Amino acid sequence: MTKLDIVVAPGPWDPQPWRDAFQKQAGQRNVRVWPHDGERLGDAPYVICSWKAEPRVFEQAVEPSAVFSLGAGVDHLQPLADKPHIPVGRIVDPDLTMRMVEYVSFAVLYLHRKIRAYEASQSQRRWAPLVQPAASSVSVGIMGVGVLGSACARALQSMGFQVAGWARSKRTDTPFPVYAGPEELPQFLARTNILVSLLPSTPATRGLIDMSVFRALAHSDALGAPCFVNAGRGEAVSEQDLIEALNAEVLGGAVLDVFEHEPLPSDSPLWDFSNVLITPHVAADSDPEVVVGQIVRNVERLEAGRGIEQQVDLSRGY
Ligand code: NDP
Ligand code: OXD
Repeated sequence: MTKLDIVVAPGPWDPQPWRDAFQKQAGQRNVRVWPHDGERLGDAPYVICSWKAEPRVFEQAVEPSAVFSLGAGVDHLQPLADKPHIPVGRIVDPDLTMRMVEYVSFAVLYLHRKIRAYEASQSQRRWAPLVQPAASSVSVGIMGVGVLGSACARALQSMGFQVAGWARSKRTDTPFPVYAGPEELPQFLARTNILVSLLPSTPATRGLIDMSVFRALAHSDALGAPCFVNAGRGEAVSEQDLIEALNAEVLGGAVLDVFEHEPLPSDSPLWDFSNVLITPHVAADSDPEVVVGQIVRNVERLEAGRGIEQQVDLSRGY
């Protein structure tokens, strides 16, 4: 059985933990970190494991046997949609899912429990209790209820929040209602006090969350103006509209992990809002040990002439 070479192209990430994890888990396979170990990939059959790698890595004479995203998102691999014969895999893993559940639960509770206001009071040494509504009086709407969104929805539901999801296709296998497609978006928004986006970046989602979406959200007696959490992709949001919605108090607060341009430019007005919490795209980091294990299992499948698991259909964009 021919062993495949493994080419790791971690783009802007520190290559060392990836080199270490692949060398530890790849058995007898040849592991090369691109471009550090040389630009040329050679003629031996290989797979590419990529995170936002420069497109040059895909422009070699011999095509890879498969390409794996080092994360859950595959928007950075979209140019491969032109080569549907190359299988593309992504990461679906309980470790990554639980990290996202932690982040989204934290963000919703941060907004719901008005922590920003208490931080401000503390900085002035002020004892200033606010009305603290029950979770059951707040409705959380999650755009994108795939692997990550569904897990977050279940966690929030277990805390007592009213939860609903919105997806591309109708779902009947969830313990929370799922609205589907553009037709059901207004109904979904009209019942949502805290909007969470876990949407991928695709041609259909780009700029989807705009002022019309923010204006359609529900005010609640419990929370006041609606709030927004984005841990999916920045491209799904019109950042200009988000800034206007915060300025106009259409939104009462936001927790943001992803942005149109990353790193978020230092002159972005988003840094200045006292009711916005910004994190630098860390909601659900890929742990090299975990991710590499999943990729090596898929490489073994390829070598055995089987299809890969967690294969994505780039023609639908996610
Ligand atoms: P999935 O592919 O499992 O789920 C995607 C969800 O989005 C599905 O419910 C899908 O609908 C829905 N969706 C896609 N396109 C549309 C559309 N046009 N209209 C309505 N709904 C749509 O992805 P994951 O849950 O694993 O991950 C989601 C995203 O989270 C990733 O693509 C990535 O961008 C982001 N992410 C961010 C991280 C971070 O650290 N901030 C870490 C990891 C991921 P349907 O169910 O009908 O297919
Ligand atoms: C991912 C991410 O897609 O970290 O995994 O954004």
